[in-house]
Amino acid sequence: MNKITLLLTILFTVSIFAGNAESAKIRTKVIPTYGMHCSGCEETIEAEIKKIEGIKSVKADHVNKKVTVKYDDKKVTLEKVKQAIIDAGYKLTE
Ligand SMILES: [Cu+2]
Repeated sequence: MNKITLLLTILFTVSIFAGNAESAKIRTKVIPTYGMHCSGCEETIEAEIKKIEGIKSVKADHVNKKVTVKYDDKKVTLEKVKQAIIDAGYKLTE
């Protein structure tokens, strides 16, 4: 194996690892959320969270008192999502 081939092999391997690290940045979290009473509340929370850049999907569930969010962790933090829930008028603790 000559030096060029070796170098290309290394570059190729590194780019595959970098690609995997990229896709691993999408996270799914379930946030316990209190104060929702109906589907209207769910829609309010979902609409607020969808405004944030980096949100892939959001599902609020007033029956089970939780919000499930899928987000790009390079663009948005879980803290920001939680703050949006609070700003919408709901609580993270009972
Ligand atoms: Cu409601």
